[in-house]
Amino acid sequence: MKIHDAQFLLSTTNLAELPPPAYAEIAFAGRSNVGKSSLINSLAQRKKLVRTSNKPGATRGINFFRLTLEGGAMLDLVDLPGYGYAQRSKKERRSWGPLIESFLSTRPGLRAVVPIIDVRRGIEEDDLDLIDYLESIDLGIYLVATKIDKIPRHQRKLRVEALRKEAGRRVFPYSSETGEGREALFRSLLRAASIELPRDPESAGSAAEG
Ligand SMILES: Nc1nc2c(ncn2[C@@H]2O[C@H](COP(=O)(O)OP(=O)(O)OP(=O)(O)O)[C@@H](O)[C@H]2O)c(=O)[nH]1
Ligand SMILES: [Mg+2]
Repeated sequence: MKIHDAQFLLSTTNLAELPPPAYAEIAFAGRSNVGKSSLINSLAQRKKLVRTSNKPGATRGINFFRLTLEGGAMLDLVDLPGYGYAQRSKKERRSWGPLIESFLSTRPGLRAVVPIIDVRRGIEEDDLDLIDYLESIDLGIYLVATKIDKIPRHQRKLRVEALRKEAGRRVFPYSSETGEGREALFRSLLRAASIELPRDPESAGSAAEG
Protein backbone atom coordinates (compact mmCIF):
# COMPACT_ATOMS: atom_id res chain seq x y z
CA MET A 1 0.00 0.00 0.00
CA LYS A 2 1.55 3.25 -1.14
CA ILE A 3 1.11 6.58 0.60
CA HIS A 4 0.47 9.26 -1.98
CA ASP A 5 0.91 12.20 0.28
CA ALA A 6 1.81 12.84 3.91
CA GLN A 7 1.39 16.26 5.47
CA PHE A 8 2.19 17.66 8.88
CA LEU A 9 -0.87 19.68 9.96
CA LEU A 10 0.06 21.10 13.34
CA SER A 11 1.50 20.62 16.79
CA THR A 12 -0.33 21.90 19.85
CA THR A 13 -0.87 21.41 23.57
CA ASN A 14 -4.28 23.07 23.30
CA LEU A 15 -7.07 20.73 22.24
CA ALA A 16 -9.15 23.67 21.03
CA GLU A 17 -6.56 24.26 18.30
CA LEU A 18 -6.91 20.79 16.80
CA PRO A 19 -8.48 20.56 13.37
CA PRO A 20 -12.17 19.69 13.39
CA PRO A 21 -12.63 15.94 12.96
CA ALA A 22 -12.67 15.33 9.23
CA TYR A 23 -11.27 11.85 8.66
CA ALA A 24 -10.70 8.71 10.66
CA GLU A 25 -7.96 9.25 13.23
CA ILE A 26 -5.45 6.80 14.68
CA ALA A 27 -3.40 7.87 17.71
CA PHE A 28 0.02 6.61 18.80
CA ALA A 29 0.95 6.56 22.47
CA GLY A 30 3.79 5.27 24.58
CA ARG A 31 6.65 6.06 26.88
CA SER A 32 9.06 8.77 25.95
CA ASN A 33 11.69 7.64 23.44
CA VAL A 34 9.93 4.33 22.76
CA GLY A 35 9.78 5.10 19.03
CA LYS A 36 6.32 6.62 18.39
CA SER A 37 7.48 9.26 15.94
CA SER A 38 9.73 6.79 14.13
CA LEU A 39 6.79 4.41 13.77
CA ILE A 40 4.66 7.14 12.22
CA ASN A 41 7.45 7.95 9.76
CA SER A 42 7.71 4.28 8.91
CA LEU A 43 3.96 3.83 8.40
CA ALA A 44 3.87 6.97 6.27
CA GLN A 45 6.93 5.78 4.32
CA ARG A 46 8.60 9.10 4.97
CA LYS A 47 12.01 9.62 6.54
CA LYS A 48 11.38 12.99 8.11
CA LEU A 49 7.67 13.62 8.39
CA VAL A 50 7.98 13.59 12.17
CA ARG A 51 10.99 14.73 14.13
CA THR A 52 12.63 11.88 16.03
CA SER A 53 15.41 12.09 18.55
CA ASN A 54 17.59 9.92 20.71
CA LYS A 55 16.80 12.23 23.63
CA PRO A 56 13.50 11.51 25.38
CA GLY A 57 10.84 14.20 25.32
CA ALA A 58 11.21 15.12 21.65
CA THR A 59 7.47 15.28 21.10
CA ARG A 60 5.93 17.65 23.61
CA GLY A 61 2.58 18.50 22.06
CA ILE A 62 0.01 16.59 20.09
CA ASN A 63 1.17 16.32 16.47
CA PHE A 64 -1.30 15.87 13.67
CA PHE A 65 -0.51 14.29 10.30
CA ARG A 66 -2.71 13.66 7.30
CA LEU A 67 -2.10 10.86 4.83
CA THR A 68 -3.55 10.48 1.36
CA LEU A 69 -3.62 6.80 0.54
CA GLU A 70 -3.58 4.89 -2.70
CA GLY A 71 -7.09 5.27 -4.09
CA GLY A 72 -7.56 8.68 -2.45
CA ALA A 73 -8.76 7.77 1.05
CA MET A 74 -7.57 10.08 3.82
CA LEU A 75 -6.32 9.08 7.25
CA ASP A 76 -5.14 11.25 10.13
CA LEU A 77 -2.32 10.04 12.36
CA VAL A 78 -1.80 11.58 15.78
CA ASP A 79 1.54 11.49 17.58
CA LEU A 80 0.86 11.89 21.30
CA PRO A 81 3.46 13.24 23.73
CA GLY A 82 5.53 10.54 25.42
CA TYR A 83 4.83 9.68 29.04
CA GLY A 84 7.13 8.50 31.81
CA TYR A 85 9.70 11.15 30.98
CA ALA A 86 12.16 10.97 33.89
CA GLN A 87 13.00 14.66 33.99
CA ARG A 88 9.46 15.79 34.71
CA SER A 89 8.07 15.98 38.23
CA LYS A 90 7.35 12.76 40.08
CA LYS A 91 3.61 13.29 39.98
CA GLU A 92 3.70 13.98 36.26
CA ARG A 93 5.95 11.00 35.70
CA ARG A 94 3.44 8.49 37.04
CA SER A 95 0.55 9.29 34.79
CA TRP A 96 0.31 9.69 31.07
CA GLY A 97 -1.39 12.95 31.74
CA PRO A 98 -4.54 15.00 31.33
CA LEU A 99 -3.70 16.19 27.81
CA ILE A 100 -3.61 12.65 26.45
CA GLU A 101 -6.70 11.66 28.42
CA SER A 102 -8.70 14.65 27.14
CA PHE A 103 -7.62 13.94 23.61
CA LEU A 104 -8.58 10.27 23.81
CA SER A 105 -11.96 10.97 25.33
CA THR A 106 -13.08 13.84 23.12
CA ARG A 107 -12.20 13.09 19.48
CA PRO A 108 -15.23 11.66 17.72
CA GLY A 109 -13.13 10.60 14.71
CA LEU A 110 -10.74 8.51 16.78
CA ARG A 111 -10.99 4.89 15.60
CA ALA A 112 -8.10 3.21 17.33
CA VAL A 113 -5.08 3.76 19.51
CA VAL A 114 -1.68 2.18 19.11
CA PRO A 115 0.05 1.78 22.47
CA ILE A 116 3.73 1.24 21.73
CA ILE A 117 6.17 -0.61 23.95
CA ASP A 118 9.86 -1.37 23.52
CA VAL A 119 10.14 -5.09 22.85
CA ARG A 120 13.13 -5.26 25.22
CA ARG A 121 11.53 -3.39 28.13
CA GLY A 122 8.09 -4.93 27.86
CA ILE A 123 4.88 -3.61 29.38
CA GLU A 124 5.33 -1.22 32.28
CA GLU A 125 2.86 0.21 34.77
CA ASP A 126 2.14 3.37 32.77
CA ASP A 127 1.44 1.26 29.70
CA LEU A 128 -0.98 -0.98 31.58
CA ASP A 129 -2.72 2.10 32.96
CA LEU A 130 -3.16 3.46 29.47
CA ILE A 131 -4.42 0.14 28.09
CA ASP A 132 -6.94 -0.14 30.95
CA TYR A 133 -8.14 3.35 30.23
CA LEU A 134 -8.52 2.64 26.50
CA GLU A 135 -10.54 -0.47 27.33
CA SER A 136 -12.76 1.52 29.67
CA ILE A 137 -13.70 3.97 26.92
CA ASP A 138 -14.07 1.22 24.31
CA LEU A 139 -11.35 2.30 21.93
CA GLY A 140 -9.76 -0.23 19.61
CA ILE A 141 -6.29 -1.18 20.84
CA TYR A 142 -3.42 -2.26 18.58
CA LEU A 143 -0.48 -3.02 20.84
CA VAL A 144 2.89 -2.68 19.12
CA ALA A 145 6.24 -4.02 20.36
CA THR A 146 8.78 -1.95 18.49
CA LYS A 147 12.58 -2.00 18.03
CA ILE A 148 12.30 -5.70 17.23
CA ASP A 149 15.52 -5.32 15.21
CA LYS A 150 17.34 -4.82 18.53
CA ILE A 151 16.89 -8.42 19.64
CA PRO A 152 18.40 -11.43 17.88
CA ARG A 153 16.18 -12.91 15.22
CA HIS A 154 15.88 -16.32 16.92
CA GLN A 155 14.54 -14.72 20.13
CA ARG A 156 11.82 -12.64 18.51
CA LYS A 157 9.01 -15.16 18.30
CA LEU A 158 9.35 -16.25 21.93
CA ARG A 159 9.62 -12.70 23.18
CA VAL A 160 6.53 -11.55 21.29
CA GLU A 161 4.60 -14.59 22.50
CA ALA A 162 5.58 -13.80 26.12
CA LEU A 163 4.37 -10.21 25.66
CA ARG A 164 1.14 -11.44 24.11
CA LYS A 165 0.47 -13.62 27.15
CA GLU A 166 1.30 -10.81 29.53
CA ALA A 167 -0.93 -8.32 27.75
CA GLY A 168 -3.72 -10.81 27.03
CA ARG A 169 -4.05 -9.48 23.51
CA ARG A 170 -2.43 -9.55 20.09
CA VAL A 171 0.98 -7.91 19.88
CA PHE A 172 2.23 -6.46 16.60
CA PRO A 173 6.02 -6.85 16.35
CA TYR A 174 7.57 -3.88 14.58
CA SER A 175 10.81 -2.32 13.47
CA SER A 176 10.83 1.24 12.20
CA GLU A 177 14.42 0.61 11.21
CA THR A 178 13.72 -2.27 8.81
CA GLY A 179 9.98 -1.88 8.18
CA GLU A 180 9.32 -5.35 9.59
CA GLY A 181 5.69 -5.67 10.68
CA ARG A 182 4.53 -2.64 8.72
CA GLU A 183 2.13 -4.41 6.38
CA ALA A 184 0.33 -6.31 9.15
CA LEU A 185 -0.10 -3.25 11.36
CA PHE A 186 -1.11 -0.95 8.54
CA ARG A 187 -3.73 -3.35 7.25
CA SER A 188 -5.25 -3.70 10.71
CA LEU A 189 -5.31 0.06 11.20
CA LEU A 190 -6.99 0.61 7.85
CA ARG A 191 -9.63 -1.91 8.81
CA ALA A 192 -10.15 -0.07 12.12
CA ALA A 193 -10.56 3.15 10.14
CA SER A 194 -13.07 1.44 7.80
CA ILE A 195 -10.84 2.15 4.83
CA GLU A 196 -11.17 -0.48 2.16
CA LEU A 197 -8.03 -2.50 1.58
CA PRO A 198 -6.51 -2.64 -1.86
CA ARG A 199 -6.64 -6.18 -3.23
CA ASP A 200 -3.85 -8.44 -2.11
CA PRO A 201 -2.18 -9.54 -5.37
CA GLU A 202 -1.39 -13.02 -3.94
CA SER A 203 -4.89 -13.90 -2.81
CA ALA A 204 -6.26 -12.40 -6.03
CA GLY A 205 -3.96 -14.83 -7.89
CA SER A 206 -5.12 -17.90 -5.99
CA ALA A 207 -8.77 -16.88 -6.30
CA ALA A 208 -8.34 -16.71 -10.07
CA GLU A 209 -6.81 -20.20 -10.11
CA GLY A 210 -9.52 -21.75 -7.97
N1 LIG B 1 16.85 0.27 16.10
C1 LIG B 1 15.69 0.93 16.17
N2 LIG B 1 15.67 2.18 16.67
C2 LIG B 1 14.50 2.83 16.75
C3 LIG B 1 13.27 2.22 16.32
N3 LIG B 1 12.27 3.09 16.54
C4 LIG B 1 12.85 4.20 17.07
N4 LIG B 1 14.18 4.05 17.20
C5 LIG B 1 15.13 5.05 17.76
O1 LIG B 1 14.69 5.38 19.06
C6 LIG B 1 14.90 6.78 19.34
C7 LIG B 1 13.58 7.44 19.75
O2 LIG B 1 12.69 7.42 18.66
P1 LIG B 1 11.48 8.46 18.52
O3 LIG B 1 10.68 7.98 17.37
O4 LIG B 1 11.97 9.85 18.51
O5 LIG B 1 10.71 8.17 19.90
P2 LIG B 1 9.41 8.88 20.49
O6 LIG B 1 8.62 7.81 21.15
O7 LIG B 1 8.72 9.67 19.43
O8 LIG B 1 10.06 9.83 21.59
P3 LIG B 1 9.42 11.14 22.29
O9 LIG B 1 8.87 12.01 21.21
O10 LIG B 1 10.58 11.71 23.01
O11 LIG B 1 8.36 10.64 23.23
C8 LIG B 1 15.50 7.36 18.07
O12 LIG B 1 16.90 7.43 18.23
C9 LIG B 1 15.11 6.37 16.99
O13 LIG B 1 16.00 6.32 15.90
C10 LIG B 1 13.33 0.89 15.78
O14 LIG B 1 12.33 0.25 15.41
N5 LIG B 1 14.56 0.30 15.74
MG1 LIG C 1 8.29 11.65 19.34
